Amino acid sequence: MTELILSLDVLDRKRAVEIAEAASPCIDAVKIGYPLVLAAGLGIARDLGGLGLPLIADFKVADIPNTNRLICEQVFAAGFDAVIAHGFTGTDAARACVAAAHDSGGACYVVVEMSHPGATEFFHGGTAERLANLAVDCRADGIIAPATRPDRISVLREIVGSKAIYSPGVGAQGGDPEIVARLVDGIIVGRSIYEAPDPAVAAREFARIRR
Ligand code: 3DU
Repeated sequence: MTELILSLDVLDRKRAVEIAEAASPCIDAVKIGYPLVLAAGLGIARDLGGLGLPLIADFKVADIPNTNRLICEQVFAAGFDAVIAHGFTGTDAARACVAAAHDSGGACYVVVEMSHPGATEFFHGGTAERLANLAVDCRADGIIAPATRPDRISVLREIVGSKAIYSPGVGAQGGDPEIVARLVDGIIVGRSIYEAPDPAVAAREFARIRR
């Protein structure tokens, strides 16, 4: 079954925990990025640890290999189970993230194409395909590909084979969950759940769709 990953981009620690708890029966993982970590601190990983769900650090790590390693070590020491890294920094830099993740028993996913309109400026024209190949070469656990462009997901699937594809851009960005859920291993949903009048109901609806 396609996983449902809650993207928890709220800024208030208490609200974040409430939403995650409410959605928890219907979701498979929680993705936390800079907005929540900068607002609430890295300790938010411990605050959410009681949910018993995998926590994904969406820090889109994009530095030199040594700095990437240092960043990822902090991520896993804080209690996260997976990290998201950029691939455009090169094979050695991405490999440093994968190695740090695997050394901690965690996972690393590589962004190969983003979901917003401007992403086409640099990711199209062969770059995303090269990044997908890089993710395979680095033994990344999966890739991040755009729910807003299902045709591109299919192209990237050809390259990564059975490797996991997680896909943001569903709902608020226009991606159709019914279409995308058939193509990927997990859909990533933020605003359509955490801004809903009742996040638990919204999460249940997405969970029903992905089946
Ligand atoms: O649009 P939403 O509110 O459902 O949130 C999507 C999340 O996924 C958000 O955290 C964003 O930073 C992240 N993301 C993308 O939207 C697109 C990407 O290519 C990569 C990550």
